[in-house]
Amino acid sequence: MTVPDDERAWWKEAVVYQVYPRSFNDTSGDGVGDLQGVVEKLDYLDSLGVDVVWLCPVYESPNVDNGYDVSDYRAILDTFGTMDDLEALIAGLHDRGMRLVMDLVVNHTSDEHEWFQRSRAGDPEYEDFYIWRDGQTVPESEYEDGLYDPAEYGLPRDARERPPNDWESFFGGSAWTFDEDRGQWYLHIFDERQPDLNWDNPRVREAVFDMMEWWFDKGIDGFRMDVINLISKPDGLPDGEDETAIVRGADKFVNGPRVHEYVRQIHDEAVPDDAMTVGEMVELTVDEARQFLGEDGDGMNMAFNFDHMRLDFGPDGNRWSKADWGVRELKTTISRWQEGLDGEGWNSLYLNNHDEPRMVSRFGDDGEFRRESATLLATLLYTLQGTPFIYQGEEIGMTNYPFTSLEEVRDVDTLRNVEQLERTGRFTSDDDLLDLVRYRSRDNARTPMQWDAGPNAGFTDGEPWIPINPNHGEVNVATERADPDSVWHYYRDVISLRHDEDVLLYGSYDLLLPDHDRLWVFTRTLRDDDGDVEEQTLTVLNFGSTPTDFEPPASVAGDAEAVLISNYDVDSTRVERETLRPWEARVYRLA
Ligand code: TEU
Repeated sequence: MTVPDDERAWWKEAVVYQVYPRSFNDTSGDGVGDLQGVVEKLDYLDSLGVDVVWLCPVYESPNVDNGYDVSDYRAILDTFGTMDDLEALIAGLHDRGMRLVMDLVVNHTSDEHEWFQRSRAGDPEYEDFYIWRDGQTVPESEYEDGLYDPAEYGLPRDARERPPNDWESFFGGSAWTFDEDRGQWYLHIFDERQPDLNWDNPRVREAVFDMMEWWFDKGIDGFRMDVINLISKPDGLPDGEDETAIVRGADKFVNGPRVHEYVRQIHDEAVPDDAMTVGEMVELTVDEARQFLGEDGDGMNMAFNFDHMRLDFGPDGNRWSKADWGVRELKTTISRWQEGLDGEGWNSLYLNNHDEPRMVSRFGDDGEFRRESATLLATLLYTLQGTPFIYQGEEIGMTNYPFTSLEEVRDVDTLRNVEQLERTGRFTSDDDLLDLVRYRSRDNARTPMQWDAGPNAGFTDGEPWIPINPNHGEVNVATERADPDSVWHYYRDVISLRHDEDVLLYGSYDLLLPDHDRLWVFTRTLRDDDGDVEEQTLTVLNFGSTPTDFEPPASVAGDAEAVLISNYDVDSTRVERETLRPWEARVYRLA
C-alpha cells in the first residue's frame, strides 16, 4: 500500500524536539543556556533521530516570562548569543537534513517593546497598537461599603475607577493595568508586562507579517505560534459569563470573532507553502481545530490542544488545584482527537512541554517504574497518528523537581498564582501550597538538561539560573546512552520505527477495549482502495504499576507477524490472554 503523495508532508513524518534554550546547554558560563550550546548538541539530536528543532524564544526580552515577552523580534538576547550564532544553528541543522521552527509570540509584546513605549506616549502611529480603554467609575458608596479597594488594582486610595471589564490574567489577578503616563488601562491576558497587541489594527498585522517574512528569509522552516487563538477580542470587550472558564473572560477572548480571518491571513501573507506551522490554541475543541487546520481551513498545519492537560485540574476547572484522573479519561480524550482529525487535519502529540510538569511524573511512575513508564508513554506517543513533540529531557525520563521552598521557583506564572492563592487564603498550610507547586509548576520542566553525573549535570560551569534536579547522578544523557536498556535507547528505537513504518505515520487509529480502566489497546491500519487491510499494527499498553490481565479481542488475537518494539523482553509473537507486567508496552505487526 502506498500512501498517496498528496496526503504526505515532511512535517507529518517528522519528530520535533523542543529546546528551551535557557535550560539546554550553557557554553558561556553565565548559568543560562545559549545558542552555541544548542549548536554543540546537534550531533546528539541527530543521533536520537529527530528531524526538527522547535526553539523557544531567544529574542531580545526583559525575561519577565522567560522570553515570551519580546522587546525586539529581530534581535537576539545577548545571554543567548548573537544573530551569527542563530544563523550557525540554522546552517548546522540544514547540514544534517534537519529543520528549525521558531516561536512566534504575537498575541502580546513586552512592555519594553518600542511599539508599546510609543503607544503609551500617545504617538499617533502607535496609539492603537495595543488595547487601551478608560476604566469604569466606581460609586463612592462601594468604596465606603468596602466593596471596592483601589489597592487591589495598584491604585492610590483616592482612585475611584476599576478595570474596563472583569477579565483575569492567566498569571492571576486582573487582565488590566492602569498606566499613569497615558491615563488609561491596557489589556494583558498574561503578565502586566506583556500588553496584548490590537490585531484589529491592520498596521499591527502588517508589522507582524513583515517580521515573519524577515525570519523566513533567514532560512527558518516554520513557526510555533504562541496562544494564536487569543489574538481576536470581541467588540465592546464584554465581561466573562462562563464561571467554569479556565480564567474569567476566556469565554470571550478565546477564538474571538475574527480569529479565523487573522490566522488565514497570516498563512496567506507570511507563511511559505512548505513551511511548518503549529498553533498553540487554548481551550480548543476538535470541531474548532478543523476550522484552523489545512488548506480547507485557515492553513495551519497542526495545533496544540490542552484537553489532555486539564484532566487533573481541580473543581470548576481550576488549574491551581489537583484532581485524580483515570486512564479511561486520558484514552477517551486522546481518542477523540485521533478519530476527529483522521483525514481532516493532523494531530500534534505531546504529554509535556515548557509549561507543563514532566510527563513521567504526571502520567507515569517516576519512582520504581520510571524507565518502564517513560518507555510506555513514548510507545503511546510514537504509535498514535500525528507529529510527536519531544520536550528536552523527556528522552532520558527526566522527572519533576522536588521543590523544598518557593525560593527555588523562578516562573512568573507560579509566583503570581501563588500570590493570588495566598491573598484568597485558600491554603492553611505552606506544605499544601508547596505540594501543589511541586505538582503543577512550569518550573518542573525548566530545570536544566541533565547531560552527565558531574557538577551541575554538565549543563553549566557557572551558577545555574534555576536549581538542577538532585537525581541527575542517575538520570542523565551519559548514563542513559551507556545503558542499552535505557529510556534514551528506547526513544531512539521507537523514533526509528515510526520513520520506517507508513502504517504508524498514516494508518487510521481504532481504539479497542474502550472501557478498560488500565489497558490502552489500539490498532493502526492502512487499507487498499477496496478497503481491505493492507498493513496493521497493534499497540498494547498496561497503564499502571501493577500487573494486568490482557484478554485480546478476537479481531486481533492469534499469531502476529512480529513484535515491532516492547519495553520488556517478549518471547512470543502470539497475541493471546496473558498477564502484562507493570507499565508493559508492546507493538505488534498484525498484517
Ligand atoms: O502559554 C499559554 C498558555 O496557555 C499557558 O499560559 C498555560 O495555560 C500555562 O502556562 C499553564 O499550562 C504560552 C507559552 O507557552 C507560555 O510559556 C507563556 O507564558 C504564555 O503563552 C504567554 O506567552
